[in-house]
Amino acid sequence: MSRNSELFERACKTIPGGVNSPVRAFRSVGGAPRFIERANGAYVWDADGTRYIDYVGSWGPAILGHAHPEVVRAVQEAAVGGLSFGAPTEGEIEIAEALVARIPSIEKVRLVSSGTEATMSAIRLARGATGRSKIIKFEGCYHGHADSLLVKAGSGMLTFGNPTSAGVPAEFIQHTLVLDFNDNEAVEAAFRQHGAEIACVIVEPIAGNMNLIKPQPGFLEGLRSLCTQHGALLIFDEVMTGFRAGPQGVQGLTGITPDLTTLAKVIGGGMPVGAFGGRADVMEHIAPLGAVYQAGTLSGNPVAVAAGLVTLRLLAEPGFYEHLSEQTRKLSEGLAAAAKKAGVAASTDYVGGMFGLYFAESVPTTFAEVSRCNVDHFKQFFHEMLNRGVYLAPSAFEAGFVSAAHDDAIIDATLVAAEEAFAALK
Ligand code: KE4
Repeated sequence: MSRNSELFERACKTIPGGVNSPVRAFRSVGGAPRFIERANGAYVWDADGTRYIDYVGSWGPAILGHAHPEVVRAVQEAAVGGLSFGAPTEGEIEIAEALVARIPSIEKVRLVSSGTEATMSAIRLARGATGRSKIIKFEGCYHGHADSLLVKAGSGMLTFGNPTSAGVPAEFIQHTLVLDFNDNEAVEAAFRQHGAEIACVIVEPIAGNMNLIKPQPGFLEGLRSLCTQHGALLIFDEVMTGFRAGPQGVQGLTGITPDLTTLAKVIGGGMPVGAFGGRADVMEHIAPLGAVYQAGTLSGNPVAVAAGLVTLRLLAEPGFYEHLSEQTRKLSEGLAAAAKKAGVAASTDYVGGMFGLYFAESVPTTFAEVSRCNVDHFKQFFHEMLNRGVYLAPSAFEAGFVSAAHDDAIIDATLVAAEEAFAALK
């Protein structure tokens, strides 16, 4: 038995499903998850010592490549000064100033320790600031596992085909309206019916939890104008796209300004950092200034902030995003060409350092379309690639991630494996 299987069997004795986050369990692709022992640059090594080219990148944070020496050094230096104080530190000011400087819509920002905390807090803030209860989200978009958002969520939820989580009382989600991504008419109708009750619209401005699905022209613009018209707040959940889709996330690519933004993943560089921020007049409703309570023992943790600060500094180096996007383009176009050569119905898309691979003739634009992709082909392809040393996201409903460490040789090696993997599909 491989060490991965041994470890998985042992893990299942004490950890539900053997994992600390469901999507890691390989339940939607089958087989035993790979227990990662170490990572460096574009590579991870599993418990059997097998090396893989990594396109999960810890689900987004590893944008520099794993174990970047300057990030590791910053963590080591911060750690020797103490791991956590439960008191303010200068580092928290520095990262807040960096986020405010980099993302124009963020005038004030609060740090938390995960994307879920960021979105949960942003929703509570929107409700507190507007005095309204209803929220709009979109099917297939995943915003973490806060109760009011676990309604037809994407990511792991979608993978399990269980669009609504057990344990969430109907009362907790009665105010959550779930609409179709890219359906402006549905949003207009919802505002016509509930406009004065809607506190906010929360959206992944480029969806990455039902695979990568881009907004159609006019979709985000429509959300912005409807929120403005009805006094609702527009929340861009950029936990995944922030500093990943581009240097200012999707709001920087589209010029559409949300009232609040949620961030995590990249801003911690692999350590637990999340954040929510936006208009100062809205953020000032947050305790201790205002009446909307929010707190966290490890919020702004000095070691995590040290990793985030160095990561953000390195991302700001000239040409970083041009290089990252170019590598992702090569991968995306190469995968499409390899599928075509093998006569497999597959398409790809990408933005910045993230990409989508769909087993469908054309790139999906809605949750319904992405749900019709050939998941069986994906499962086969996933394992054909894994057996060739390429580690893709273990779910047909996840985006893939490229790092600055994915050089031409690594992309080329990936595409050689892909040609063989596509050819092997039945
Ligand atoms: P976390 O609580 O997992 O840090 O963030 C939740 C979250 C919020 N918003 C968006 C847009 C997200 O993508 C996420 C988390 N993303 C998934 C991957 N698709 C995390 C992977 C996992 O659940 O293990």
